[in-house]
Amino acid sequence: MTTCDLVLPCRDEAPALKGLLPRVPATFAVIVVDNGSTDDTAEVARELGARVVTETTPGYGAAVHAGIEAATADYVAVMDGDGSFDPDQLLPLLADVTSGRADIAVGRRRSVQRGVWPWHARAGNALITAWLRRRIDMDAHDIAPMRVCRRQALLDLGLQDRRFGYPVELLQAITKAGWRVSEHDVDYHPRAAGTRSKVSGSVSGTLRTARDFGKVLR
Ligand SMILES: Nc1nc2c(ncn2[C@@H]2O[C@H](COP(=O)(O)OP(=O)(O)O)[C@@H](O)[C@H]2O)c(=O)[nH]1
Ligand SMILES: [Mg+2]
Repeated sequence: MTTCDLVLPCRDEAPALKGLLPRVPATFAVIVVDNGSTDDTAEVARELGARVVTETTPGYGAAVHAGIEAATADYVAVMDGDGSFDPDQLLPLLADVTSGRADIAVGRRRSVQRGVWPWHARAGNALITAWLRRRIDMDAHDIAPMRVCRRQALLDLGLQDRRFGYPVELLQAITKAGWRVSEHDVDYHPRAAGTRSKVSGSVSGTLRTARDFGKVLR
């Protein structure tokens, strides 16, 4: 059975991890990257059998990059750790990459109910992906919060952004490198109760993220 490391960037997601980690298929070896959590994210992750990596540089990109570097399997998956995704929906993405059908498989969010994806975040996402499709002929419709690819190939891209611009820098780099992309619809659920969004949960969060996107656009 092909194993794949699953990197979960987490900041204060302890309540979410309690519901999420038991649902992760055995195919995946979980690496929780914690940087700056004030709750017991790290303890909960360890108790539920995950490997915990502590990253001192704040930021989504810093957390994801630290997880990819700490990973050892040939394949790596990345997914938010807030309970908004179903980990078993990673399996068809992994199958696309291990079978050689794609160099990277990405998830395209489909809200399961109203209000899951704030209008300002959805608008920002639609704008940036439309821009990238037109500008560099990118082959995706979401900034891919869920994705699977080969670990070494990802590291070889030499991504620099350590904040929220990371996924946009990634999409640009794979498009320019000619990677074959497969895209799957994935259910987007409300994040776990007792946790809060660090990105799109507020207009200011979305604006900060948009600024980070702007910094990586070439
Ligand atoms: N380690 C770490 N994880 C982060 C940071 N910012 C966001 N995350 C994680 O990245 C994922 C996406 O962030 P989230 O707040 O859910 O963004 P949203 O879904 O757009 O509201 C979640 O698992 C967060 O815990 C950060 O600075 N450090
Ligand atoms: Mg989220």
